[in-house]
Amino acid sequence: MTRGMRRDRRRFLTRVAGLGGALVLAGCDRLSRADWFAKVLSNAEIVNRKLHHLLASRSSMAKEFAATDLSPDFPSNGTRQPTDPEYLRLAENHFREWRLEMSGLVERWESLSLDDLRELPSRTQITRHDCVEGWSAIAQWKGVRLSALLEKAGVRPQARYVVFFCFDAMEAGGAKYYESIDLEDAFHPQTLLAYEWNGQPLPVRYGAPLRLRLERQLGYKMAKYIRSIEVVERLDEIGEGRGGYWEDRGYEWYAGI
Ligand SMILES: Nc1nc2c(c(=O)[nH]1)N[C@H]1C(S)=C(S)[C@@H](COP(=O)(O)O)O[C@H]1N2
Ligand SMILES: [Mo]
Repeated sequence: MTRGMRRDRRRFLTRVAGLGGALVLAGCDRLSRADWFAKVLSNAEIVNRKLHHLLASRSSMAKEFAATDLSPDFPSNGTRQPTDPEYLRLAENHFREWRLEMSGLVERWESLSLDDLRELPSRTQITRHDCVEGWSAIAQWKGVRLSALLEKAGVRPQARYVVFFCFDAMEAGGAKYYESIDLEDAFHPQTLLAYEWNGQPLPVRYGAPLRLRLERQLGYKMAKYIRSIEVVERLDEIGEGRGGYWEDRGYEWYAGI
């Protein structure tokens, strides 16, 4: 190898290796080729490990518990009893006339009854709910996998978020509760639209007839009293534009725990 070739090769490697590689190359004249190679590898490995950690922590499973871990008293937070007249009418008839409306960037808009939802692939999980206000509690949730619903409707290529619109407002006449998640969380195996709590039909205080379970984020992300779902490309024209009722009032959109 001539000096010129070495220089060219070094320039090439510097360009492809990026900053991490360039730092290694700066000191490589004093290293044997084997040492140099080992060093490049270990640096690449560090980058890979960090990347892997980032990706893995988004797709990893939330801890699941045993039946003996169930909390004797599971708190209800935020709205405990919606006052919306349509909600009250539907509740009176045990939600037989309630339909989950699914629209937006999907191939087929859907309108599904609770029985329709019960026929789709479900999951049962015992998980811990963590509220931003400082309490945690363990319960068993059963529901349709959000991924199954999205697969049924067919997600269009521009889609980026799933938005959940709720029946309740935090103050009379005020803005209705809503929430949003990205597609990565929407397709996570533990992301459910739950219709059962601890083996019984979802009680009103926990969000009947359907509420989101998003186990790796804080409680406020888990919309209760779902009326409709919209698949969208952007969030800025919904509500105040920050992706959720509490986000519009200063909470973080990605509430990972
Ligand atoms: N529609 C709606 N969803 C909601 C809320 C609410 O007030 N309305 N409160 C949120 C908050 S802050 C928490 S901690 C959980 C509480 O769920 P739980 O009542 O089942 O404990 O629901 C979340 N989802
Ligand atoms: Mo909460």
